[in-house]
Amino acid sequence: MVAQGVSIYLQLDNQTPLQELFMFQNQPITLIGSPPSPYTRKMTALLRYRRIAHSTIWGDPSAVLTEMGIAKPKVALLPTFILPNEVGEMQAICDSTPIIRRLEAEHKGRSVLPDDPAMAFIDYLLEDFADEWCTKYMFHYRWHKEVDADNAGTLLPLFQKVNLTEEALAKFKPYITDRQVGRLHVVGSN
Ligand SMILES: N[C@@H](CCC(=O)N[C@@H](CS)C(=O)NCC(=O)O)C(=O)O
Repeated sequence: MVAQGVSIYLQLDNQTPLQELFMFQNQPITLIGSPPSPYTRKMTALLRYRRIAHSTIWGDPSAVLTEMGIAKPKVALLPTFILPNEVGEMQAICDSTPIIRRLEAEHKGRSVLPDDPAMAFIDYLLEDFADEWCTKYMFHYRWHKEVDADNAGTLLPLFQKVNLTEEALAKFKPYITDRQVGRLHVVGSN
């Protein structure tokens, strides 16, 4: 059976209780993510490659978890996964690297981790390098040049809600652009 990914676009003003949506999906793994988030892309690519059934809620993890009545992780990052804990209760967890290892243990086939311990170490090193450093190049090329920052500043709010009003976009665009451009020096873009 080929598992399929399902996307749910979160409407912030939607009256449908998210807990209901969540219960309907039954088996697939739920994650909360955002299209421009590199870690979300990493994990959706992994789930697609491994053919693990999943359902992505595109939205803000804190808002979605509050709506679902699930406790937030200490730091609610993108993506946030909702997986059962040891006693079967749904729990929100973050951090792609250990989640990949957990999924290896729980889902057979199309493994992404080498069996050979030496190769597995190199794989781990490359993953860690990509996680820690490639995101810095991405951030630099997205926000350093004015023309790119202008493009990203328009797209990011629309990825949260594609039918934002012109008025709302005019408010969120400078907010998100200033926030991200203001972080360039923190990620080492200079
Ligand atoms: N170590 C985490 C990192 C996740 C992460 O940093 N995600 C970014 C977005 S791609 C985030 O949520 N940043 C918080 C923010 O932008 O406020 C992982 O591997 O999943």
